[in-house]
Amino acid sequence: MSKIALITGATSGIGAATSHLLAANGYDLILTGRRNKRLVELEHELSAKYKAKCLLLCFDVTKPEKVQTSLDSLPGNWKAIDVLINNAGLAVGMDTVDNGEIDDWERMIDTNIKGLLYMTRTVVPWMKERKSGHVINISSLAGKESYPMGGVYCGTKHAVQAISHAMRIELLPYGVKVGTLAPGMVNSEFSNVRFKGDDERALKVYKGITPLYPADIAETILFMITRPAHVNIDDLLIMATAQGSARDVFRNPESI
Ligand code: NDP
Ligand code: 8X3
Repeated sequence: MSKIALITGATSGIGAATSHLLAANGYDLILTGRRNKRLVELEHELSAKYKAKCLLLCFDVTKPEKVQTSLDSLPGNWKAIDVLINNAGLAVGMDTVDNGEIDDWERMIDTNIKGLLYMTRTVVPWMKERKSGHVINISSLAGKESYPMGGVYCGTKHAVQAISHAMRIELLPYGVKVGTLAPGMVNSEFSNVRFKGDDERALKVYKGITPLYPADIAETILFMITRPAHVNIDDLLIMATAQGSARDVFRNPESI
């Protein structure tokens, strides 16, 4: 029997790459995001390439009632979710804490922390009932260290680390695994969103380095979820070779 994985934020970047890799590895997929057209295109691709079975749920993770009704609408056999990948997330804006925009803060806190909580609150009880399951929470290097102008984003990812650690302990008696994966710079739509559509500024983030790509993170997720039953990868930090910390990035001077 195929395993079922639910991926939030499957419409782009890490979520889309993970959808491809898990489909190629025989998983049935529940794909979620707000952009329905992208979900439909992704399903067509995965079905044509890998004959993958997909179920699409288009909703905003920041809306608790939408999360609940969308997940409740799953047919019974699709509720037996083996892997929940809480990946949907974003950074919006870069500014000092005393100068930041409240709307940016709300979006980051609502998506990265509350969205993850709403998803978890619905899916984990199903896992507990079956005494089986695996939750992967996508954190960030920003969940390990804070950097100026990113205080609120870093705060949300530190919260992901803290919440995940508590979940890991709470779920021990149920055999449900919890792991966090904390990437450094990944070339996705992340910076385009952070800089609110200023694509030139977004491009500069990756200038002169080979950053991580979404496929690198997908491979790592696949590794985490395919360990033997007695092994749990609790917390994994992954960075591009050219990055040593949030602020230490070695850029090739010739390509800057
Ligand atoms: P992308 O911008 O490429 O993808 C983000 C995904 O999140 C999209 O599929 C988007 O879907 C979804 N999303 C955002 N807001 C919502 C929402 N309110 N409801 C539902 N889905 C939402 O970025 P990445 O792939 O890079 O980001 C994925 C995760 O990885 C995030 O949690 C991010 O913080 C984390 N991360 C990224 C790093 C990077 O450098 N790129 C490094 C470390 C961590 P849609 O717009 O269709 O709703
Ligand atoms: C994204 C990585 O370093 O831009 O989570 O915060 S970073």
